Order: sequence, then C-alpha cells, then structure tokens
Amino acid sequence: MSQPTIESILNENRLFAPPTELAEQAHIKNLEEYRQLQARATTDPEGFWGELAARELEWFEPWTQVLDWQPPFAKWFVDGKLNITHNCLDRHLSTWRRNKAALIWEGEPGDSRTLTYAQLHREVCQMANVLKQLGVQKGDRVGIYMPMIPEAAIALLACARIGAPHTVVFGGFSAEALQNRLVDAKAKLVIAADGGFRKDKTVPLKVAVDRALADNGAPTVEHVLVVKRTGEAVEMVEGRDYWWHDLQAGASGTCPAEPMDSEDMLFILYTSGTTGKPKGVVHTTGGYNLYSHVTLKWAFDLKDTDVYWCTADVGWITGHSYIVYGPLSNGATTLMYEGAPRPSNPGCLWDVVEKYGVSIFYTAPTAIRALSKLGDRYPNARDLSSLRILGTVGEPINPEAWMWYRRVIGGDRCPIVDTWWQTETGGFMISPLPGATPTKPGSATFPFPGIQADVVDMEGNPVTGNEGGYLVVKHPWPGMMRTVYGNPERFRRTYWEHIPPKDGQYLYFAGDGAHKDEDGYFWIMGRVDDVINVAGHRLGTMEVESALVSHPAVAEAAVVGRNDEIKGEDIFAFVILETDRDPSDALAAELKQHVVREIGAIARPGGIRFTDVLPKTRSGKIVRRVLRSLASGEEVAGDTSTLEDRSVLEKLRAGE
Ligand code: 6R9
Repeated sequence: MSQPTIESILNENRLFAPPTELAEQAHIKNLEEYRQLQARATTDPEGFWGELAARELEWFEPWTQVLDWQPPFAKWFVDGKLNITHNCLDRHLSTWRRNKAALIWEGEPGDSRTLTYAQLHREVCQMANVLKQLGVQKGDRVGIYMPMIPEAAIALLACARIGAPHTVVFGGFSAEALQNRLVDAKAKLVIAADGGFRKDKTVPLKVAVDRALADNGAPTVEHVLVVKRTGEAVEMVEGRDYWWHDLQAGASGTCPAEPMDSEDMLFILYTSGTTGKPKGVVHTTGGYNLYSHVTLKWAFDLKDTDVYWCTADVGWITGHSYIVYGPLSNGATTLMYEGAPRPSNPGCLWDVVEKYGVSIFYTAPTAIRALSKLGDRYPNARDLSSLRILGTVGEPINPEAWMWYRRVIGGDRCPIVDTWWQTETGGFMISPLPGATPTKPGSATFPFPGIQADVVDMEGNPVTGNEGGYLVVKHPWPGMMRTVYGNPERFRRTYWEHIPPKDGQYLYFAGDGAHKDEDGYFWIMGRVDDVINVAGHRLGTMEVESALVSHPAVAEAAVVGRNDEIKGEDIFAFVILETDRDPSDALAAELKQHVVREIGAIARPGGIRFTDVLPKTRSGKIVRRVLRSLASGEEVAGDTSTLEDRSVLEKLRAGE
C-alpha cells in the first residue's frame, strides 16, 4: 500500500444490549429489522428514499425522479414542491397536536415559555410577514445572530416560510466573523437580539452587528431586526433597525407557506476550515427535510410522548437539524435551553430534566466530561427517572465518559446513542438505533439505514482489522450538502478528490479517521489533520486521549504531535485533572505509564502538561491545531475566530 493508513490501538470489549421493553416498542426493534432496511436501501436506494419521502412528508407536488446524480452534484426529489415549515407546523394543526407543546423554552435567569404548535405557527407567520414587509423576497439570504431564545427558532422558520435562505452565525462569534459571513452570503437582512444571557453574564450582540455593518462593512444588508432580550441599551439606527416586537404587533398571523422546489436552497451554514475562509455549506429543502426527520425519528426512537432536549446551539448544524427542523417535522416537543452549567448553578441541566420530565437528552462529549468532573452529586440530587435515551455528538466520546454518562445520568438503563455526522451531512450518518443496536462504549456503531459508509485507504481500498483509514460515504444521501456557496470547485476539491472513485463509485471524504472492528462496528479516531506520526506509526488522537481519561485522576485530555528529531513526532498531552487532584511530576510519570499499560509503548506521551483550560470551538470541539503550535513553541497560526473563549490562548501561553 503506497499510502499509510492509521493504526488502531484501543481495546474496548464491553457490549450493551438494547433494553427489552424499549426494543419491543421501538420504531426499529432489532438488528434483523435494521439489516433488512439496509439491504433494501443498498439494492434499491431510490425506492427506499422515495417511499420514505412519500410516507413521512407532505408535498405540494410530487417529484418526477428520486435522485439525479451527476457526481459530485446531487438533486433529490426532482421537481417535487414542498415547504419545510408546512411539514414542521401546518400539517400538525389539523391533528390533536394543534395544542401540543411544540417548543418548551427555559431561559438562563429562570424565565420560561411554552409555545404550542398553533402558537408557534402564528408567530412564524407573523415574522414571515414582517420579513416580507422589510423587503425580503424568496431567494434573499438572511443572517441570524441570536442567543438561545424562542425567537431564534421562529426566525429560522419565518425565513423558510417565505423561501429566504438563512445563515445562522453563532452568537459567540466576533463582529469580524459575523461580517465575513454576511458578506460571503450577501445577506439582505440580519435578525439579532440586543444580547443574551450566558454563564451568569450578558453577552452583547447588537453591538457586534453594528460593528460588522459599520463603514459599509456588509453593504448588502439593508435592515436589522432586533429582539429585546437583555434590555440593555442599544443604538437603533433610524430607517435601518427595527424592534421585533414593534413590527410583530402589527403583523398578520396568516402567511401561506411558499411552495419551494425540492432543490431550492434552505440554508447556508459556515464551517470553519483550519485554513482559508469558512465554507458556506449549502442545504436544500426536500432532501434535508426528509433526512433530518427520519434520522431523528429512528435514532432517538422519537415518540409523541417524548420531551426531547438537545443542548446544542442553533448556530450549529445540530441546532438546525435536531432542535428545530427534525423534531418539529416529527410533531415532537422540543426543549430549548438558553443557559449552560455555570458557577452559580452547576447542576442546572438536571434541574431542567426534572422540571420538564425530559425523556430524550442529547449533548456533546465535552459537556459530559465537564459534568463528570463535577462528580455525581449534582445529577444524584435530581430525579432523572424520566430519561429513556441519551445521545452524544461532536467528537469521539472516550469510553470512560460514555460509561459515566450511562451509569450516572442514564441509571444504567438508557441506551447511549453516539451519532457521528457533520454539517455537511445534514443529519446522522453512523449511529446506533436504540431498540436494535447493541452498543460498545466509544463506538458510533453502524451506518444509518440507507447510508453506505466504509473505511478505506487513500486509493479507496477497504481496510479492516486493526487498521484504520479514512471514513467515506459511497452513495449520495438526501441530507448531503449540495455545494459550497458560490464555490462548486471548492466543494469538489474538499470532499470528492482526496480519494479517487472506486469501481465507478464516487467517495465522499469526511476528513475523519476511523476503523471498523471484526463485528463491523465503526470507531471514529479523530480528524485526519490531527493524526500523529510516531516513528512511522500513524495514531489517531482519540485512542491516546481515551487511555488518559481512563485514569481516575484525569477529567479531560488532548494529545498532539510535537516535532521530534528521532521519532518524527512525539506525543504531547494536555491534561485537565479531576477537581480533587493536584499536578506533580510523579503523577505525570504515572500517567505516561498508564498509557503504556492501556495501549502500548508506542503511545507513551513524551511530555505532559497539566492545565485548567483547553481551546475549544463554541460547539465544544478541542482545537488541537492551536495546541500543536503551543507544544512546539510556535506562533498560533490560522483562524482563531471560532474559539469559544480566546482568553484560553493567553492562559495557555502563560502556563496556566
Ligand atoms: C454534527 C457535528 C463534524 C466533525 C466530524 C467529526 C466530529 C461529530 C462525532 C464526531 C466522533 C461523533 N464528530 N460527531 N466524532 N464521534 N459522534 O458535529 O458537525 O460541527 O460539522 O463537525 O465532528 O470529526 O467530522 P460539525
């Protein structure tokens, strides 16, 4: 083999069967059923997706062709007409769900609101009319820069209602990041708030919008619509800025859903590349509606009786697919929380679970590790018995964090659904089905029905056994991104040209390392860009980090390669200790030995640095690129605008 693959050294054999009672009532009840679906989808993908699209969604006009595939460009449900907000709202109004809670919202200061389907529909229609009144037409892009308040969901849906693609920018991003995205998307209007509450502080947002628009910084933006959230003083520019509540007061609650072509753009969402400017990932209407709907329904076994809570931010794809569109399309109750664990209330998540009787809880490994560091006392102080399924997304989850999640939060009773996917994929790609799939801690298990995923080398040959390789998808799927906004060549280059077509099949390159074990379980090993090359052995970051986290003193770890004259690269580990442990040379030596014991001498960290902070994106992913520079004593290069907290850099530089 001319190109090196990635070696797997993790040894994890625990297996957890789906709970019997849950399986009996699940949408997909056993592995046999999963295999049948998968076999059908593989032999007849168009029949499989076409049937689901007809059964799960309402269409204004039917499609003439399920898939038009001109690699790497796909069209799904060609000529079909629909509106995703009709599927998320209107179709529920003629059923008993009319007065069911669609959105339950809990604000950080303790305020709360519940909107039924009828109420949500009305507010979405009002804002859709306001957008029209401000000159927004079908096809115009709208920027959204908001905290986690109901108006954020309403804003997305109002745009979709009139066919104006939205582009949500994380409320945590800087004015500069906002400006770049508004310029790239040529946004006509921005929906923002005065500010939001986060971790006991107010975060000003309108100020950042003003800065982004100053000196004609985003010349296409004509108006700014501002929700009053924190109540702090903001400057309103005459003729440009309007208060949401002022315009809502005069707006009609009726607004027909614009008939959209299945392939009309629904939204652009920017993902940060490590180099170059962020890519505008484009999703369209029909395929995305179906895919976010059916993945949530099956992977979380979503039922009408569930109270479903995803802790993501709407500025992340997880918020789009699994706080707003997926749950509402299913007629579910979706919970939205403005807050985050904070010094004044470390147990706030469990308060919310108890208060609303949350039955499905979906969060990120970073949160699970932070929560487990706080110990069992906060979750133990609340009644979590309403929970029946737990999910995770965003990074590989270390087996020990998985076990803690299962034991302490799930009471050893709830299946853990580890969902591997990306902004680009629109929805879950590799994930257990809680009634069907026996789970292994740290594995995302099997491809979702209809997804043909594999692990291959650089030539596209499948790799097996302990050998890891590159995660690819071999057949288009309805939720896939369609292009990079304004740059189809970048789309082709980034995702379709790393690995050549194999046997006439184009391979989507996800940029993640993975391996498949002898039972066919997929294990995600981390980003290919982060692979460490030690004396010719290519190691993924996840396995070494998991070995460190399995030591009782370690709460969180991040490993990177540091240049080494002899070995090429040497493993350097950044380690956050459990609250009750102190750093020492003896402990560093013990941790190195621990890694050797767990996975072998090859993975022995050359250096360990104890720290209290790690650089993370707002969605909780460790930014190893930054750590790599720090470990090698180099300047931090590349885009740091997506870091949640840039003061972390200063702290790490100062040796904290
Ligand atoms: C949904 C989302 C995508 C990248 C992806 C991978 C990592 C996400 C994961 C996971 C291991 C999981 N990732 N889920 N790695 N196990 N369950 O996170 O989208 O922000 O675009 O990030 O996140 O590296 O390639 P996005």
